[in-house]
This record gives sequence, structure tokens and C-alpha cells, in this order.
Amino acid sequence: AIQIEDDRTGVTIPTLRRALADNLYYVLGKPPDGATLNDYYLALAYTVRDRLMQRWMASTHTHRLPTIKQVIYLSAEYLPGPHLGNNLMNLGLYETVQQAVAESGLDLATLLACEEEPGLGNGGLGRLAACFMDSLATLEIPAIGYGIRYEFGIFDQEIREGWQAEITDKWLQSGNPWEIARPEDAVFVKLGGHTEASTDETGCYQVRWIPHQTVKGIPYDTPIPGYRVNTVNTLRLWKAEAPESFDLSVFNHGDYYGAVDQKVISENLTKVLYPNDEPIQGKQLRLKQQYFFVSCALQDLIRTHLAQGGRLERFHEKFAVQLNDTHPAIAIPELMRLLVDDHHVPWDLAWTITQQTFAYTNHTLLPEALEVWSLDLLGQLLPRHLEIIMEINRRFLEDVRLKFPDNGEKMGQLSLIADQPFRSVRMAYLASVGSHAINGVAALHSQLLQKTVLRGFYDLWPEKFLNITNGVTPRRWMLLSNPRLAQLITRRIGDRWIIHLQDLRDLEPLAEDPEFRAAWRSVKQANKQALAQRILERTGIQVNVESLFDVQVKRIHEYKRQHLNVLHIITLYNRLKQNPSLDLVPRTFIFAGKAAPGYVQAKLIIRLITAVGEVINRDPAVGDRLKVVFLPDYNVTNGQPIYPAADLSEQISTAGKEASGTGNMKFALNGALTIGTLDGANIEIREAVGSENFFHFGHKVEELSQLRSQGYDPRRYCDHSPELNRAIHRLESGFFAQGNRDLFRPLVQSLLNDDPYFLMADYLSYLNCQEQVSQAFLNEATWIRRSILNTARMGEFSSDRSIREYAHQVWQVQSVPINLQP
Ligand code: 26Q
Repeated sequence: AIQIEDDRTGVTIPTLRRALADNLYYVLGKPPDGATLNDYYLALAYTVRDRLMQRWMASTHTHRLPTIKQVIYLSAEYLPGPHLGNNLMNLGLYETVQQAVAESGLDLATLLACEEEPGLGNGGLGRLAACFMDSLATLEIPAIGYGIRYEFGIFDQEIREGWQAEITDKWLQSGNPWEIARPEDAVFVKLGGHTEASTDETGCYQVRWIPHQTVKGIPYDTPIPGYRVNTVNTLRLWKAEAPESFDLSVFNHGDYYGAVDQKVISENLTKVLYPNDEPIQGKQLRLKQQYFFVSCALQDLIRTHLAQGGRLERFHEKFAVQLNDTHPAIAIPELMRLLVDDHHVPWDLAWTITQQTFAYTNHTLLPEALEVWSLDLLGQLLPRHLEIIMEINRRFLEDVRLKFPDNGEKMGQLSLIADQPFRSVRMAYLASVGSHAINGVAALHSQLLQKTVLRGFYDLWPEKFLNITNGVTPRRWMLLSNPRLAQLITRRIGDRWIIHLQDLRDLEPLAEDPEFRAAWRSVKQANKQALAQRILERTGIQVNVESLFDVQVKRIHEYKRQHLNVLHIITLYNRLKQNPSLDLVPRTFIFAGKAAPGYVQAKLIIRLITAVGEVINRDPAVGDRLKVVFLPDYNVTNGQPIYPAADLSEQISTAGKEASGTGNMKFALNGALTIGTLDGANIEIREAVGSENFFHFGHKVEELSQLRSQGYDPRRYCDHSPELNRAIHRLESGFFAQGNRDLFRPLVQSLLNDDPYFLMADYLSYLNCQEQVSQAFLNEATWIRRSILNTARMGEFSSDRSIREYAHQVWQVQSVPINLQP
């Protein structure tokens, strides 16, 4: 056995201080006096990483054993947030390190602030992947997350003259202490070219794929430790590089500059994350990214499985592979190709293995957000996969025909290939036929999935379908981001809630305790104070901490209806202008979120929020009764102080459009009350916390389809509501745009002419509901009571619960405690 240096594992304050100084000197090559704050951050990160290493290696070793089933999460996006604070917390070293660092003359909070978060995702889906990785490790479930190591993650957002400006994200610029490159585990991925069929010596039909290009995938591993357990799982992200020998000599015979060009082209593959939270049509590079990481992952799995003496017939007994939406769905034909072409497994057996291996999670019903790839593009980039998809489809449609012999329409409806507007592969259908389980992410969403997008598949295989409602990790979203509340709770009910969130129930009786309510209020006020400070620093706006903090933070999207929130604000402002002495409950409206760079209407919504803020915030007649804040650059880091400070959570999407939402859970867990539509997980949150502790409004899904079928006319609502009319008129008049009547015209026109997201139809209900919110806020004791009850009843929205459901109902995997002294 190796004698492990105490300096790498010890956790006493003197040892930690020595380790910090050693890492600074020997890893970073800096003397204490010549070191920057970032150097100290890096040295501390290495010190913490050292303390994960033994557990990480023991976990990796144990998880490879052939008898142990492992979860493989395939996701094009991950938003883990900064690692240092989280890893300190999970290791149980937060306080000790805080003190050690202080004794070395440093401040932990300052060092934590140095970390650039990996913004390797757009929003909910990427953050969900990160919460799931945390819960998998905490539940001691063997897991690997595979993804893409984008050199540039989601852009940083600045607000310039009220508009969003995008700045490239350079998260790797000052070094990433959390990853370890494993060039020895590189794999090669083929692209383009053509296929050749032949019959081999034994008379076996064989297909060879002769690629146009090959790229090399280099894995970078990041440890994902569970909370206070030995399990440390791996997030393995792939970077594309040019394979030196191949392209540089063989294919480019002496063309040195051409060879360097090839290198640049290869390395572009993982250069940048697409900053859209819905698909962009026909981008070849995006398909390359998807195929690249999926092929790297599957080759990695097959190689380690075979190296462990595993047999390919048993692949699905060793690995349960989860597809995070259709982004990795090309994994289905890729596994078929690897099994059939490279490992000579017969088609039928390969198909059984494939179906038993994969499960698919759908995250959207929006028709414009369902991924399709044109046959042209697929055929150019992945000629063999196109053949395999056609063969999967041929066999599938033959089964359909036998099952519904007299129903010719069925085949066209279920075909993996769409004909309109161009011949393309419907990736959700491919994911569905290739998987043994298909789930939506909230109860309503799963129901609608079965009734709409995947109806035909539900009719065929109802047993494949299930719901698994999303959850969030209470470690990052309570313990780490809301330490004041966490401490108050732990003092009263102990600390088991951190891993058994249902224990929060024990807070229920305390909602009646005036002393506890006062303590709860103090925590909220301190959190509001802290957020107010950040608002001042980042925007220069002074907010009233006694006002109701009314918060909407999420990607900017028409279906999420940030502009409905704005219509409410304008209405309150109009009332104030009409009656300056109006007794209005003071509110601070806080927005944050990024708009896709090419989504013009979303960017205009940001401009609308800042414009309304510019007028209202400096109107002396308003005073500190209304403030409107747009906090720039919403991400995990900047989100953490927001949830604990919210009084009211805005979850106001058009019913049927938000698959689940997860921000809604973070707010309610931290004691905010929700104003929300009956959409996504809002419905389950309302059931859990009690309808008397949740403000719901708006049309339901069925009511909206009725409105639609009756010929929806948004202008009617304007005619019937003077306040709505006045709010729209304010917008039209250029009042918030220095008289420029053109600026917000596109928004106004959309609302009056189509209003595809039914803002006009829900306006009145929203306004009335907001009035009830204001009245409720006036009664402090009952508001706090409701706040406590929200937290107390949110236990089921832990991602631990979601992962337990996946483990039992989809993956058939067990916990594997890691023994450090074997
Ligand atoms: C696909 C192809 C090409 C370019 C971009 C994309 C792409 C990228 C990201 C498509 C979709 C996304 C992200 C979707 C997303 O975040 N969905 C959210 O998932 C959450 C977790 O389940 C839900 O809570 C949200 O309701 C859902 O909107």
C-alpha cells in the first residue's frame, strides 16, 4: 500500500494551513508574498481536491467491478455552479477551512468569489443534470456524467443602455483546478465520408464506414462528491482535438498549412455552447457536438467493460444510460453501430441490448423545440447512422403494420422520418423506440406528453411511460446558499433534513410559534438586506428592504411571460400616477435572466424591463413604493443569493408550456410564496404546500385550448379592461421609451394581434391575484406562517427523491457504499 502524505489528507487547522502554503509554492510556483488572490483560491482548491482524491479513486475502482451497475447520464449541458464551497460543505470541512484560511490572513468568502463557474449549459436542463449528479453521489449510486467540455460556456451578460450585451465566457482563463485531463483515455470519432457494404470470408454481410475526417476526444474528469459519504462520482467532459499522425501526414501529404487548418477545424468542435434553450435548425456543428460526445462516451464504456472481462451481451446489466432530452439521442444508432459493425453482434441481439440500455427524459412539448435533423445533413455527417436509423424505422413500422393491419395512417404518424417541411429524423421518436422507459419531468407534463407529442407511442407501449417530477438539491439550494435559514432549521429539528428533506415537515407545528416566526422573519430580512447590498453594487439602485421582494429569475422567453409581470408593474404605476396618495403595498420587482442572442423579442423584453425601471425608479411621486431591478448575468453563482431573499416567486408561464420549472422549487423551499399558473410542477407544489399558501391564477390548459378553438381575440380583453387598455397604451405611446413609439411596437403588436401566450386572457386574473398577494403581505404574522409552511411541505422536491425514483423505476440500480480500507 502507498503511504499517503498527511499533508494531502489531514484536516486539522495546522495541516490545512501547511497544505495551502505547499500547494501555493509547489503546484502554483508562487511565494506567499508574490501570490494573487486567484493563486490562493487555486491553492485552496488543490488542497480540497487532495482531500477528495482517495475517495474518488476508491469509488472509481469499486464502480468498475463487473457486478456493479452504474448510471450513465448523457447530457449536452451541465451547470454545476462553483465547486469549492460545495466540496467543502460535502466533505464537512467548511468551518475548519474557513478558520484555517482566516489564520493564514485570508477570507474564505473572498477566495470563493474568485471561482469562475463552469457555465456549460443554458438553464433548467443543465442545472437539473448538476442537481442529479449531486444526488446520485449523495445516495451512493455509482454514476458517470458524460458531456462536452465547451471552451466557451454560456455568454456573460452585461446590460448596456438597457440592452443585453453578450460577452464571451472565458471560464478556463485562469486555470481549472477541478479537472484532470486523461489523454491516455482518448478515443477517436469518425465524421462524414461514405459506407461500403461487403460480404466477408464467412459470408457475413458487413458494412464499413470510410470517414472523411477523424477527431480525437480527450476526457477531462471532475470529481462529484456526495454529501458526507465516501462516494465521489465522475463528471467526464470531452474536448475535441486533431489526431496528429492521421490528418497531418497521411491525408495531407506534406500540406503543412492545410494540416494546421484541419487541426483548427477539429478543435472548433467543442469550442462553444449554443446559447439557445431551444433547437436552432440545421446547424451542422451542433449535430457534430452531439455525436462527438455520445460516441466518446459509448466507446469509453465498451472499452472499460471489455477490459473488466465484461461481455457485450450483458452491457445493459452493467450500464443504465439516461438520455437528457434528445440532444444525446444519436447514442441509439451509435450503440447499434458499435455492436453490429465493430463487434459483430447480430442485429436483433444488439437491438435488445440497446433498448434495455437506454431511457429517455423529455423536457419540452413546444413543437418548435422538438429536435429534427434533415436526412441531408445526417447523411453527410453520419452516413452509417442514417442507414441504421432507416433500418430501425423499417423494422419498427413493420411491427406497427402487423399490430394495426387496417390502419395505414398509423405508419405515417409513427414514422421516425417526417416528410414536411423537409425529410428529417424526429429525434423524440428515435429516442422513444430505442428506450425501455420514457418520462416527463412533472405530472402535467407527463400527461400531456402521452396525450400529444408521443401519443402514438403511448398507445403502443403504455408500460414504457412514467412521470418523474424534477427536484433540486437541498445541499446547494438551502445549506450552501441560505446558511442562516439552514442554521435556524437545524437548531430546531436537527440536521437530517439535509439528506431526508421530508424531515422539514417537523417545522409545521413551529409555524404557530411566535418566537420561531420572529426568528424566521429575521433570517428573511437579513437575506433581503444582503441582496439589497448586491443590487446597489451591481445596479446602483437603492431598494427598500421592508418592501415585498417580488422575483422572476429564469431564461427570458415569451412563454415564461416576463412581460405579463411588466404589465402588472405598469398598472400599479398608472394607479399611483392617477392617485398619488394611494396606499400601495411597497414592492421591489427583481428580474434576471439571459435571452438567446438571436431571439429579438426576448431581448426587447429585457429592454422593456430596464426602460420601465428607468422611469419608475426615479419618479419622485413613486418614492420607495415601487422599484424595478434587472440584475445582470444570471447564473448559478448570482442566483444563490436571490432565492433566500425572495418574498414572492413569479411562476407565470402559459399553462402547458413550462415542462416543470425548477426555480419554482428553489423559491418555495427557501420560504417564498408563489404566484403561479397551473403549469409544470407548480401544480404539485400547490398540492404539497396547500392551496391556501399558494397564489394561483390564469387559464388552465383545457381552457386555453377552448379559447384557441373558439378563435381567440386578444383585443377583446383590452376593450373590456380599462386598466389593461391603459397599460398597453402606455407602452404604445413611447412613454417608457423617451417618446419613441417604435421601440416596443413589436411587443405591443404581438400582444394585440396574436398573443400566442395568452397574456391578455390571463391579465385580469393575474392582477386580482396580485392584489390578494398585497393584502396577504400586510398581515405579517400570517405571511410568515405561510412562508414556514411552504418550506415545511417542500420535502418531496428534493432531487434525492427524483433520483430514488429513477433508480428503482428506470435504472434498477442500488447504492454501493465505498469502503476506504478494503
Ligand atoms: C437543442 C438543439 C440545438 C441547440 C440548442 C438546443 C437546446 C439546448 C438547451 C434545446 C433545449 C435546451 C434546454 C431546455 C431546458 O432547459 N428545458 C427545461 O428543462 C427543465 C428541466 O427539466 C424544466 O424544468 C423546464 O421546464 C424546461 O424548460
